[in-house]
Amino acid sequence: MIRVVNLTSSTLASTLRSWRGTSASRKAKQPKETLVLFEREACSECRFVREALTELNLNVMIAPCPVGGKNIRKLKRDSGSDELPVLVDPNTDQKISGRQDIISYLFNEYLSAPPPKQLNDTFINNASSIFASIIRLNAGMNAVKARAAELPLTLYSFESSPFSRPVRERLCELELPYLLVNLGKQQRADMGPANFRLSLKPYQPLPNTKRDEFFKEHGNVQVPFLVDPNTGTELFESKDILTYLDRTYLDK
Ligand SMILES: N[C@@H](CCC(=O)N[C@@H](CS)C(=O)NCC(=O)O)C(=O)O
Repeated sequence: MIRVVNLTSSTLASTLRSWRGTSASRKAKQPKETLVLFEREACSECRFVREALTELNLNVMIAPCPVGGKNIRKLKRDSGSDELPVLVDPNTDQKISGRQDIISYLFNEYLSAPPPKQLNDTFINNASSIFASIIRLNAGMNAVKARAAELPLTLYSFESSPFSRPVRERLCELELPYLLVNLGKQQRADMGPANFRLSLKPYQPLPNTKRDEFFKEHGNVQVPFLVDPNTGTELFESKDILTYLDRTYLDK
């Protein structure tokens, strides 16, 4: 997709979803062991779960299940169903299918609160998520021929980030497992792009947060940021990340 069209449609997709998956709770409890989500970036049901994960400030290991890929075949073999999303929580030994059950579980377990009504199963919510996938021309839907990665990658992102979405879509199409580190916004100073914050003061994330940790390491907070332990690569800039992923993993 041409870059300007790509970013415009990604921004529209987030707008259609009223920018759910932007802010991150400061109160949610963090699990000891990483959650695992079997999902597909273009799946309108899975989007709700990813929005909830950003809003709860939870990281998750993504097991991408594009159509025609091996993960979805394995899921069907193992559990008899290829319904997505499926969440595995090793902290409580739970395996949960279906977006509404997963969202209720996550809010209950990690915030002791009901989910916001914008994540409920309503006609408007469902339609906006379906349109968000349509506007992305179903990017992140189908598997492409790819080389496997030995170790999972790490992507710093948040659900509504227009620059991060194309990267997540490509990771899904390439069927590359990755740790999704959600860096949702937690205060007014976090708003705006990394190089044009909406506040005039020098940027300072809230202390003792994931953003603060990232800031101390990199001197700013910007997503997407990709870490690939297989090649020792660390990259900012969505365009460079997309080029890197294709060059390293696409099997032409
Ligand atoms: N040119 C960068 C732009 C990245 C960017 O501005 N990302 C936004 C999120 S969409 C960001 O990091 N904002 C700062 C923040 O969230 O603190 C790219 O293409 O990756």
